[in-house]
Amino acid sequence: MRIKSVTSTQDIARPLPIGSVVVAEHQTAGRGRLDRRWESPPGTALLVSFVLPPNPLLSLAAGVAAAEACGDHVRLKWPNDLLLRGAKVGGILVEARAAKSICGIGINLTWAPEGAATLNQDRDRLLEKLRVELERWSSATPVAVLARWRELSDTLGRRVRVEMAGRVVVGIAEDIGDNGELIVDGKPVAFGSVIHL
Ligand code: BT5
Repeated sequence: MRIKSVTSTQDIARPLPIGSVVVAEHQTAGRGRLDRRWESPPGTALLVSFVLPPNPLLSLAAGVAAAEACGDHVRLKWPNDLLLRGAKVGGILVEARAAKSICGIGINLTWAPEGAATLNQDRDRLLEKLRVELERWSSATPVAVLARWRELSDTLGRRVRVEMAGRVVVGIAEDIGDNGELIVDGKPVAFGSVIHL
């Protein structure tokens, strides 16, 4: 489904059946995680939501799929930012429901906020690659997803600061665990915002 202007592609996708794909030219209320905003002027980005079967590792699988679709040395920052030369070029928002997951992906193409990056690629071709990669990685085994995520990661091995509700952890991002949690100095971190130090 292609729509010119929506509040958020997530809102349109939510009631649709598994397999649906919603693409918009513009979002008046594009969202990030934790109720943050996702900004992009009309026609400057790939803004898409996929309705997929429930999958506990979907957020990492979608990151892997998006990095593979983008190519151009796009790397992953935990939990699922897409980075181009260290700057954010895209983001992923997964909403898990009992019977399905709504996976929203935004990738900057011709505009980015200050400090962020753009990927100079054709939107429809990128969407097609993303569709193929997401199909592949959302049905891959957890072991395969985690292994590829590790290879594409820009976070592992770095000193990081993780900000969670009311708590800050600083340490070396050593690995990701079986459920996708970040292991910082031996301790698992399940949610939070990461700053690469
Ligand atoms: C994300 O959240 O990175 C997930 C973004 C998902 C957007 C897609 S677009 C299609 C679908 N429909 C939606 O409504 N959302 C999804 P988070 O990690 O919370 O990052 C949000 C933060 O990124 C904001 O607080 C800003 O600092 C920054 N930001 C906002 N717009 C950006 C942009 N275009 N490029 C880079 N950074 C941006």
